Amino acid sequence: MRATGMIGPDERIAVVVRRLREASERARPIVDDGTWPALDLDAAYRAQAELVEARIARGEQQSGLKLGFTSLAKMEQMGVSEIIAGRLTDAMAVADGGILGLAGLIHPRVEPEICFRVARDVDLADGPEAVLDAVDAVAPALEVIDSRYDGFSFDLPRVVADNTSAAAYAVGSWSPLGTVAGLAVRMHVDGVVVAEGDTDAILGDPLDALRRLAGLGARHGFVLHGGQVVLAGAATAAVALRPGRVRVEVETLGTVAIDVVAGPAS
Ligand code: OOG
Ligand code: MG
Repeated sequence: MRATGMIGPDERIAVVVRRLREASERARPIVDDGTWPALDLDAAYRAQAELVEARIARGEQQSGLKLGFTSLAKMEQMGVSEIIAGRLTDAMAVADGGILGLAGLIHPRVEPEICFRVARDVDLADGPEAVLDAVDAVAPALEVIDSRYDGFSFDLPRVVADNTSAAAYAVGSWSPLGTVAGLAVRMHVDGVVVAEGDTDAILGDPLDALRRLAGLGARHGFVLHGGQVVLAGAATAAVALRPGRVRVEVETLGTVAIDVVAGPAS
């Protein structure tokens, strides 16, 4: 067998896409045995796009975009230092108050977020203010991440190719877009506080996360349509997800909750 270092970039992307897809379908993490093909960041975004396009070919629809590593807490927890972006699909969406089954997930974690709603199609190449202009509402949210790599152990290209660990998300009630900086954030499991922070942790102001989506998204071919959402990135470190009621509370915006069960969602 040829060493993966010897194959061309397109083949490396194909290997990465296939292995990530298998890991996700079998709910078994990828163990680093030294054969993982190295991708640069541009190639990693191409792998992510192919992975999500394959989901769309199977009937899913893009429901939005997500930002990652927009807070120091997340960067420090995962040992990375750059903002990344991923794609959300309707199959990842859990209704507020809905049930999420742990079956099919590898080692999920949950994190508190806020979410923006996009009122109309926006061309990310039009720049940061065009993205802001297209957003009309904000809501409390939670994201379930589930790295397809063993132990959540990755570098930036690996986590980007893995669609930024995206697995599931839930969004609470929408409020008209207003000030989103300086809001207290609290995440509870069965009534016990498991993470606490502030929306200032998201780049000083979550609107700046939204602004950052323009350049990043335009460079890597992301599209954003009216009715879709943008997760701004976690305000705190992520917490291992276990059965129970997870509730995220964001000052002035309200709450969002899901019931996590051991088996498949009913
Ligand atoms: C990558 C996803 C990061 C966030 O909100 O910062 C992310 C990971 O931590 O596995 O979603
Ligand atoms: Mg997140």
